[in-house]
Amino acid sequence: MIGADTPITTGQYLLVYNMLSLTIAGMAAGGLFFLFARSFISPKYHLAMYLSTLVCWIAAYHYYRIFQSWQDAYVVGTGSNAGLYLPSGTLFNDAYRYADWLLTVPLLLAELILVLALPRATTNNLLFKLITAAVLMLVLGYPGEVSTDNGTRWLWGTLSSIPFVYILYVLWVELTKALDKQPERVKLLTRNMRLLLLASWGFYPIAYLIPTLGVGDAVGIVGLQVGYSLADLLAKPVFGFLLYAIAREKTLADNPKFDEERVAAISRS
Ligand code: RET
Repeated sequence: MIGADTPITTGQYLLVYNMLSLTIAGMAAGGLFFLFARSFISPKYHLAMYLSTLVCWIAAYHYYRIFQSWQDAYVVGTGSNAGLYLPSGTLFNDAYRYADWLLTVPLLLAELILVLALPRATTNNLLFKLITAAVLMLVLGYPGEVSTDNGTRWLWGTLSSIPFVYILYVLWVELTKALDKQPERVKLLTRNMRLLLLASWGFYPIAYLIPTLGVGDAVGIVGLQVGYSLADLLAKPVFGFLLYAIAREKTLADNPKFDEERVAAISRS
């Protein structure tokens, strides 16, 4: 497992510590938001919101475990090692990330395709292709992730990038097609979503390569953890929020009286 095999400075230790802590909070809060926010959108989109909640809570759990593992993997240096955190000998288990992605990437893809509200046969077909490619991308990325050899990391990283590029290509094409049929406000949000998708997904391979860039072991470990955490925050709660905004606009475009009817229904009950 990469990580925790080299001393790091207190600043580096705390940067990762705080980033992981912030990510747990962001995921837990995002998960709760999507659960409650469903009352502001048409029932057609509720399933997408439940999937967002699942994605965020699965991630909150895994980040909690990564956070614990990070704490266990280091001890405070004393004497001539003051100001450093030293490897404790306990493994830093980064496999939690891959377990997390294996569950959350298919859910995220489903969430996105559901919000596009395409015909059922197209939805099923797309989901099958995208989820198969996503599993392939993660399975091929993992051997490189756990390797400390740059060549091995690049080799598996390159192989993993083939399904990665395929997924982004398919999503880009589908989102562009869907744009034509949307009302103006939804169009703008969908364009933003397309950009956020590229930016957040693009972050992962960059973070993956940081340890191979000759930045030194400590910076490599810290860059990887901070990079993946930022990417996950963008890809899960921030992306989910944009999907919510799209579902909300589509709800109002379908039924401009949605809010009044909702309030009336609440006061009747
Ligand atoms: C790996 C290995 C190196 C090459 C590539 C990768 C891509 C990972 C991605 C992960 C996306 C995760 C998401 C999680 C959200 O819940 C596996 C790091 C291309 C794109 C979106």
